[in-house]
Formats: sequence, C-alpha cells, structure tokens
Amino acid sequence: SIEDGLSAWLRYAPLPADLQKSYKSHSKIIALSSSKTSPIHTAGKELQDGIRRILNQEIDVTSSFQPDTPSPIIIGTVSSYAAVGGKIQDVPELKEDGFFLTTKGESVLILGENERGALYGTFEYLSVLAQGNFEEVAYATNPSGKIRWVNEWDNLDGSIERGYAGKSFFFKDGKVLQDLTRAAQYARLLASIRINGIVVNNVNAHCSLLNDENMAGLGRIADKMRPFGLRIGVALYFDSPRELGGLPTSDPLDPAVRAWWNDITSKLYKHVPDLLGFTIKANSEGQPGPLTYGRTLADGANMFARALKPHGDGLVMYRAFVYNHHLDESDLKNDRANAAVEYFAHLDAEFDENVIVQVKFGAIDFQVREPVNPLLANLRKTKAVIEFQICQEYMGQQSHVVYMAPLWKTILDFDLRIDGKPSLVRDVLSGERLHWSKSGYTAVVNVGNDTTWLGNHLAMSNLYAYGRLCWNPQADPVAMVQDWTRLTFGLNKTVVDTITKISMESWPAYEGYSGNLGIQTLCDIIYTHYGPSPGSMDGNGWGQWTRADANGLGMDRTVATGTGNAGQYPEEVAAMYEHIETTPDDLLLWFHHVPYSHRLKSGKTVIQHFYDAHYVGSATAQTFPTQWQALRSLIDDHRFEHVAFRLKYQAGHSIVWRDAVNRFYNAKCGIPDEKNRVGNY
Ligand code: GCW
Repeated sequence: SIEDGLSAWLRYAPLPADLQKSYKSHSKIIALSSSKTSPIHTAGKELQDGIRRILNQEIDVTSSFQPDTPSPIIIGTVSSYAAVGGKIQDVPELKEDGFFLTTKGESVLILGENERGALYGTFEYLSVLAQGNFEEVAYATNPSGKIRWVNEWDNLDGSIERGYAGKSFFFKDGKVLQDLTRAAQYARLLASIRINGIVVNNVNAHCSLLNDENMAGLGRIADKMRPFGLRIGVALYFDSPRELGGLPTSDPLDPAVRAWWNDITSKLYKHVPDLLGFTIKANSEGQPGPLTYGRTLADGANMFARALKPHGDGLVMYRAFVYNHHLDESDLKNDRANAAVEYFAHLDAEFDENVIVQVKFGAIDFQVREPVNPLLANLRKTKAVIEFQICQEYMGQQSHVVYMAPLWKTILDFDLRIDGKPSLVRDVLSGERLHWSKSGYTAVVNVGNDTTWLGNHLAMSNLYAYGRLCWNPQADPVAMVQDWTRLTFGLNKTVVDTITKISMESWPAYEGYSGNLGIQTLCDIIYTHYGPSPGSMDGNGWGQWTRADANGLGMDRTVATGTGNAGQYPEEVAAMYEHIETTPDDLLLWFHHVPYSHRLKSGKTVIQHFYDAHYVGSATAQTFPTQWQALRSLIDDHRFEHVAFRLKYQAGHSIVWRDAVNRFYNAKCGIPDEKNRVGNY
C-alpha cells in the first residue's frame, strides 16, 4: 500500500500472534525528555507506537522517573539517567551520538551519550523487535563517522536535479513549502539509520535561498527535523553577494563581501540556531568561485568558515568536484581524474579548522566502478568526508535495481597505504588514520514526493545500507539487505532469500551490461546519464573519456606514458596501477589503454570479455522477474506489482544495453565474437 511505501523499513508490521505472546511485557516507557521537541520525546512516542503495532500492546509513556516502576523501558541520556538516581556504573564510555542498550533482566534501558543517541538506541530496539528477535542483549555502540549526512539536490522551483522520484517536498515556486509533513516523515527515516545532518538544497544553489522569506522557511524545515536529532545545512551560491546583495564583486577577500556573508550568516542563525553549516560547489561545471576572482579555493572556503565561526560548530563542506568541463581530448595528457588532487592537495595546510573537503568516492563521477578518489590519500591536515550517491544517476536511475552496498564496500575496504602504512579508506574517514577531529560521510539521496521516496521500493535498501555503513563501515552487505527486507517486506524466508539474492546479484549484473573493466558507465554522457551510448563518451569536453578507436580502448593514466594519474596514489598503490600486470582486471581500462585483443588475467581478450560480460549481466537481470514471481502472495499485491513491473523493464533494458554496447565495439574493432552472438543479425 501507499502507507507501506511511506513507512519504508519503519512499517512495524504485526508479528505472528505466537511470537507476540513470547514478548516479555513492560509496564511503562519512561522517556527522560527535557522538552516536547527533544529526540527523547520522539523516541518515547515512537516506541509506544511501534510496540502497539508490532506486538499489539498498549503501553503508557511518561517523562517522570519513579524508581519503583516495575519493569519499565527507560530512555534517556547517560547524564539525565544519572541525575534521577539511575545506576550508570555498568555503562561503557560512549562517544558522541553513541548509545547503550540493555534488555537483560526485567527492564530495558536505552541510554544515549546525547539525546540523539537515545533516539538511535530506541530505533535499534524497535528494529530487533520488528524482526521478531527478543534475545537478551547488553551492548554499547558508537559511530565510525562523526559526520553522517545526506545531500538533497532540490531546487527552489520544486524540481530535483538527478531526482527520479517526483518533486521536492521542501520547495516549490521559489519558496519553502507550507506543508512540511513529508519532510518530517523523511527525518524519521533518516534518524532511524542514524543520519545526523541534511543539506536541503541543490549544490547548484540559487541566491534567492537567502531572501528573508526563505530564511524563515529554512527555520521551519529545521524545526521539523530537530525532534529527530537532525540538523540542517544549506548549499550556497558563491556569487550571492553580487546577485542578491547588489555588491560589485563576490571576491572572497573583499571586506564588503565578507561583511555581507557575515550578516547573512547571522540572520540564518536567528532562524536556524543549530545550523550545520554551508556546502559549497564552486568553480565547478560553470559555477562561479574564488578562482573567478583570482583567489585560491582556500580563500573561498575560509571566508565561509570565518562567517560561521562566531556562531558555534558550523562547518564548511567544500566540494572537491572542481574540474574543467571543457577539456581538450586531443591532448593525451589531459585527465579530469587528476583535477581534485591538482586543485586541492597543495592547499592542505591552508584550510581553516572548520572546513571539510567533500570528496566523491571516485575521481570522475559515481561510475559503476572507480578506484578510490586519490585526493583521499593526499590530505593530511585538511579533513574530509566521502560523498556517495544513493540516487542512481549512473546506475539505472531506480528503474534498474542496483544494490550499491557492495560497491561502497570496495571503496571503504581499500587500503590506500598512505605513507606506507595501513590506511583503509574507512579508517581515514573515521578520523583514526590521520587523527582528524571531524570527518565521515555524506551521500546524495534525492528522494522526492513519490510515495516510494526513491521511485522504486527496492531502491530504499541503498539508503538503509548507507546509514548503517556510516555507523559501522564493516557491516556486511548481505546482513544489511536481510535486515532491511525483513523490516520492509516481512519475515518470510522466501521473501528474505529472494530479495537478498536479487540484490547481491544486481551490481555485478549492472556492471556486466553497462561498463566493464573500469571503462565507466557507458551511458549517454551529454545529458541524461541514462541508457547505453558508448559513442557519447568521447568527443566532448566532459573528460569521462574511453578513448576507444579501431585498435584499442581505455585511458592511459600511467606516469610513464599517460596522464600521470596513477602517480597521484601513495607509492605502493601507484606501483600497482602503473603496470598492466598488477592492475586488477576490473580497473584495467581505467588505468590503461590496451588493444581489444589484450589478454586479461582471466585469459580472455578484452573484447571477448566485453561480449561475454554483457551476455552474462543481461542474463542475470533476465532472471530477476522470474525470481520475483516467487513472492506473489507472500507480500502485498501493491508492492509486488510495482517491483515486478520495474524488474521486467530492467530485464528488457539490459538486453538493449547488451546489444548496443556489444555492437558498438564489434563495429569499432571488427573482431568477431567467439560465440558468434554479436554481429549476427
Ligand atoms: O554527476 C554530476 C551531475 C550534476 C551534478 C554534479 C555535482 C549537481 O550530473 O547534475 O550537479 O555531478 O555533483 O555537482
């Protein structure tokens, strides 16, 4: 039903009656909240509602602590619990946003390091109840990433850049919407996966966000988010001083410009006292920025950082996505993948302490496979967050099912060997490896007002898994999708096994038919980023090139003969990517230009691998509709049909992909398919 879509993994479907009976009842929820807008107040209500729906039990909530309450569920912070005389000697030391949960004995105790943590613990408790798991537990858990944000690319006119699920539920006609019901529902979902920040507008920002009416509107959005422990940030348009303020320049070193931003920032804080900060896309894809005024990127970032500084802990998320999108392809040394390191590495010591560089996971742009962005190995003092993308811009745009947790894991588990030492990306992002005080994660989500949020019920496992990975980047993609499935579709084993199988097969299948061996997603590159169009990748200034001709393909990114990109990695990684023999097959064409007849480690030639992988990937996608049929009558018809339709579409579109890509390369190189499938029509 529509309700199922909106509540996503927070459906709280009733458990079977026998299971319900085996739950040890509690007399009361004691939520030690300081106010009605406190996340602990939210937690109390959420738990009451969840227990009613999952277990069919009524339970009262109170905010006052009575020590003699029999078998209560207590929700509080460690300090608020101690203040009412609770025993906290067994509670381990917690980090910011962490929580302690114990169900041992008669009562349940959920204590957060802060109020947000207590809400997270409550959602955790509900998540295990909803999965019919009443096992006694006692543990503390803390986040890996301090920064666990999402970005929405919502425009003020209500459209969403790269959004595939309807219109914005924040903005319309240049203003913040009056009815923010969906925004609050979204905040609830985000809180349940422990996201603590949301940047509500497109990084291609508009200056009218900062007019008086919209600043008040941002205040209303923040009010909706606060009870869920979520703070909001905004993306800013660099030239606002000129375009909104009427100043002659937006030069970041000009005192009048700085005064203008200081004033705007003070006004914003009046409406949003807990503002997260600013996200800046500048000197990128036609956006103005400090370079426009002859200043450095650090000059630009620090201007915002200093405007935020007097108000508290506000951060500048300065996006590293700075590159020339009019790059000349005829120069074999040109490489968009080099841009981030070239623009940012030498500024490592120049950024203020409250600037964080926001780095897309790969050096190009959310492709089906990319190596880790080398900028993450070139910063020491400057702190960073990684940027993932939950909307599937290059990944089938939610019309294809692609579960991306396995892709993200290949990035997070990669060892960058910074200074010759173990440097897993996840340990860089946690701040441990380089002793950063603040760092972590963000992801572009682009949910819309569609009742499925992302346009496809199955796409929501990506949002769910993203939140879990920010907290614990070692979480297992299989376990995450199983949990998500139980919460979203129910406990039936066939349902869980089928959705898990389709999900785990989906990224390899998509890679099989959309872009092999590190060649990138071979989609239309000029505008839609959808559907097969290998020919569109070259002959333009965007720099997402394949350099395919009659003899070979791939980018030579070696130091010896190519763009030098391999050399942007630390020594050991650079040596691996420099040589064809040591470059893994799945990134071969990212780093090397080779003939179609080049033999892979698998023994196949590159072209035969292309042919075969496209057939295998498409064949896998063609099993999805059949696999899904097993779920008829095991889940509700509404969601069954919704997904069935999309999987059928994906199966067909995978054939289009397969044939378009195979025929394109077959025509380019003229080498026949050993199995005689391609070109025989
Ligand atoms: O992937 C590209 C998108 C643009 C987007 C840009 C960015 C918001 O195609 O639509 O702009 O990335 O990340 O800034």
